[in-house]
Amino acid sequence: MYSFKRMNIEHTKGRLLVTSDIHGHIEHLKAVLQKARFDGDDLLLIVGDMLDKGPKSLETLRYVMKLCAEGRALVTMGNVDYLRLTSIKYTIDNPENAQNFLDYINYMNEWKGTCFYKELFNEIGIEPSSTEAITENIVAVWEHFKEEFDFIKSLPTLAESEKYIFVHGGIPHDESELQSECKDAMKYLKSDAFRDSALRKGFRFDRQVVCGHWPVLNYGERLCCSPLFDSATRTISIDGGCGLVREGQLNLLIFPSVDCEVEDIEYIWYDGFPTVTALQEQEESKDAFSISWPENEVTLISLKGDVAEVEHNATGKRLLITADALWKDPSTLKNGDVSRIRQSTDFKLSVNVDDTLSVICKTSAGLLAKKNGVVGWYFGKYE
Ligand SMILES: [Mn+2]
Repeated sequence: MYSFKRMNIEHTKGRLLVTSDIHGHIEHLKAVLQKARFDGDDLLLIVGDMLDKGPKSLETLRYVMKLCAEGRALVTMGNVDYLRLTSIKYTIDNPENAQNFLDYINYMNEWKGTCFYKELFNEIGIEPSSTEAITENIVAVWEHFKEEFDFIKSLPTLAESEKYIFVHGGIPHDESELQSECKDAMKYLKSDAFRDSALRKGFRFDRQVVCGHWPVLNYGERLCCSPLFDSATRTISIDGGCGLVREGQLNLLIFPSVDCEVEDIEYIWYDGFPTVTALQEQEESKDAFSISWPENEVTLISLKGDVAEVEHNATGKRLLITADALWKDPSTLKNGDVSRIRQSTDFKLSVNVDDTLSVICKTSAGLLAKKNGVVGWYFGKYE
């Protein structure tokens, strides 16, 4: 059982920089820190989920451990971090779990091309491609990476200051109950759609709650990856979907000082997408209709090369999507077939001449692009 652990943020000198859900994207982390001119006076706070889904979990972990050892960073536990710690330990104690362990590696490998555990086995020269390879080497992996696992084990559930609480998933109850909380703390780490559930329950926290875990673009009519400052619940959701959604970005909040006012918090991001300059103006569409996880099943109406018209099964609304947003291989689908799709929107971005747009997908119909974190279509000329 995962026990609850709190940590106070002691930092009086420089800025507090806050990010979350790096998920093995070391390049994104380094790029956003460089953009922020991260220096010796700043403190970096990572609100969980350093590992998996991205290409370089081990390198990310070691980089973060080094910053922590230098006193330049703090990390709170994420649900993925915790599960990577516990499922290897569980498999050592219960060798019959080797098949599940292998299934997980294969699933991640198929989905994302790599896996944290695969990186660990590979570093000691083993390919984790059979249950025998796993059972024979799992203890060696555990011992070889003792320092890394001890580090993950040491992470607190939440970090707090006078005005803020930083927690990966969310707070499942009123803030006043925090003092007595000591039961299974997993619900602080995996609190899906925390902002919406806090709204439903009518929570309005005394301190601002800064959390990751749930990609911000799953909230709302528009697909937007920017941090979501919600004044009704007093929550700030910062997971830009880095490593998880196609449009994803790594967000970084910049607090001029640890206990600054919410209004003084700025943010930047890094997404690594190529950019273009718009040559024509485009007016934004009045309404936006977006499809996001988990209600993302559609029926194919027609496929036209690299775009498709689909009907959203839950609402009956039709929209244009990029063909590569279909989970199933478009070439195997007939009109009338059903597939899940990635996050998609019919929103037309508001664009001025000379605007810089991040290019998510170039299609024959137009650009699926991102401007200031907002995802939408641009049908004008660009260079
Ligand atoms: Mn998470």
